[in-house]
Amino acid sequence: MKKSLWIAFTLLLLTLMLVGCGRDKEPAAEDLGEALPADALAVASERGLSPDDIRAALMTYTPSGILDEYIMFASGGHSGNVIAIGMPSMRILKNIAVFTPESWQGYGYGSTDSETVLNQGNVNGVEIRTGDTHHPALSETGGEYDGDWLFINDKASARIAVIDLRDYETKQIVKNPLLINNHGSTFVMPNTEYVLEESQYATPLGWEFAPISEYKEKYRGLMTAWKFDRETGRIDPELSFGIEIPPYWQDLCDAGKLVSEGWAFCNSFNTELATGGVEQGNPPFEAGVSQRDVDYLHIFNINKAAEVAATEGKYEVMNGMRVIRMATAVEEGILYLAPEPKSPHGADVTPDGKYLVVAGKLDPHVTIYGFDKIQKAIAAGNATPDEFGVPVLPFDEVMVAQVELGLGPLHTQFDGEGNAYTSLFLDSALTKWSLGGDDPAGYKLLEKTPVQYNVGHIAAAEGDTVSPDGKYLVALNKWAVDRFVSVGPLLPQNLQLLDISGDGPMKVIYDMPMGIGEPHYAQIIKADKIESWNTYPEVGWDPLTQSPSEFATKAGEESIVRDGNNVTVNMTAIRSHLTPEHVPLKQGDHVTWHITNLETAHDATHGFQLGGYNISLSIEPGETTSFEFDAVNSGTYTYYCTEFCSALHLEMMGYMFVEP
Ligand code: CUK
Ligand code: CUA
Repeated sequence: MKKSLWIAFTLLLLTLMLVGCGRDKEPAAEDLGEALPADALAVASERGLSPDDIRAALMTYTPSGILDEYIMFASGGHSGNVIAIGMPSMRILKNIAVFTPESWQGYGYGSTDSETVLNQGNVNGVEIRTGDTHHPALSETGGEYDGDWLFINDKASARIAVIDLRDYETKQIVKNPLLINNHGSTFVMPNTEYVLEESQYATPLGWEFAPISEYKEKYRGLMTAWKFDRETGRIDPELSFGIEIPPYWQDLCDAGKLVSEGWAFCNSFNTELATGGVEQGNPPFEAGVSQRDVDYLHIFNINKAAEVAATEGKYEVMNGMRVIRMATAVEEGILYLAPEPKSPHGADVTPDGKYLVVAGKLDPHVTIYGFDKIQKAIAAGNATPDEFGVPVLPFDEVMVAQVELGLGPLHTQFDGEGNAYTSLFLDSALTKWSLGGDDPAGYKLLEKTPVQYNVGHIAAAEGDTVSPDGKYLVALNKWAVDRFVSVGPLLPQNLQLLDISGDGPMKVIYDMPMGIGEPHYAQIIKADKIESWNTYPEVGWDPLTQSPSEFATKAGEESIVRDGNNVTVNMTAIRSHLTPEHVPLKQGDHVTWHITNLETAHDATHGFQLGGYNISLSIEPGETTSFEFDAVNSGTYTYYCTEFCSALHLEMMGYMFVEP
């Protein structure tokens, strides 16, 4: 483009974009045109920005003090955490510690609250301090995100965590007593009655030892429905149950909604029952697992299962969990299968709940199933049992359409305009295609946009609700390669924000390197739906119980109480001192130490580290936090506040004397 033309176009674009900017006091378009700094175009030209770049910048640049419209909760993959990201600015707002210790938040470095939560996730006495988070799920009411709770799974050790969005902290970890890995989780029912968790790689239930030669007889999968209690804000294992399923490798699930509410759908692979063992001359897993042309979509009637799990005599209790055995599940009409093309990945229910989309992974198509057709096929009774006796519904009776999209289709999202979006891992591209209802001819590939590179999940604004917003789509790319300045051989993942508003082509408008684990999935919620606290409701608050703490200390009531070898420290923190300033101990003492942050001001957090004893705390305004330790080593130690909270922050310290 000629330079003069280019400048004219850019100026026009800038003016148009600024007209559309939603600020409280909007200057008239002409004023903005005139108000543009004279050097704006020079800057654009100097930096080599194209008109598209300028448009993208204007859509995403968020001036200081202006708040983001959406919050994206992205899994942190093998960082074992969740990242809250503002959209469209793509600014990281918070790293929420979940399965792994995190020093800044004082999570897993001594504080009783965090140790209590982390220890709930221990496996038979083994301390687990790592995790692999995949699928965050926001709590829903009536199929809409309600902004109250967030759930996330740990694939590595089959655990589920509950995060309270009032303070963005992890409140509970539940360990599945029958699984040692999961993947199809977390997914919630439209009113969050259950949080679903499904196994991935089959093992004997309870991961008892059994030789791989007994795979078909002893190895199994499990769908788990964890009962969530909104009153307590906790999963109640007593009211939760499992459904035994064949030892296929179940993959990814979605809960039904509206017409399909009460049902759940999961794709699977390895219906070949490959057991690996290349060292014994068997085909390697990656070949053994993808021999057949079809695998099985798993269809669960969760509501029916809940009834059966509440009926004495219809379930067994295994490792403390009620389990509906496979034969009962079949008998009671809880479990059905349907063929799905070659090693699929992802099952996604459309916003109206009428259809679900399964992506091929090794097949260039997505397959669309009709919930209505599934119900008719069940009623027609033409199913044939698989080798475990589970009815397989005829493909022709349940399939509505297939759309050829490209290589390696993985995950699908929706907008509110009747379109679907599917990621293509091998093509490194996103597709947009139309939903056609019951008319197979209505399903059409509309466009394809390259992303960089190897996209896994995609997340659309309010994408898993009954009313997605469209507008933005995020591609969670696995590879970054040349997108960023080199930071050594371990590269960040690349999150790309796309503008999908209007009828124009989808456009990448922002690249966000995510240098914290591999985000698999993310959910995006309107920011104003979350009513998070600025400070804890009362001074002396226990965040674990979300109620006043019995260990709260008031100003002037600080103390050190000795009872034999047990010493209790009741401390307060306020700008700019920790009281008491001297803590005298004797070697061998058992110390219980409570600190109350007396502050009521927004953002007046005090941190606390105790050198030599691996203690790190974050004490938010109003919070009371505790830790315990044995004073095994004598010496003179220092503790201090780790947040630069005032001009006299460096003075916010104290001595701990441990007399030999
Ligand atoms: S998975 Cu990672 S890209 Cu765990 Cu949902 Cu598909
Ligand atoms: Cu409190 Cu620094």
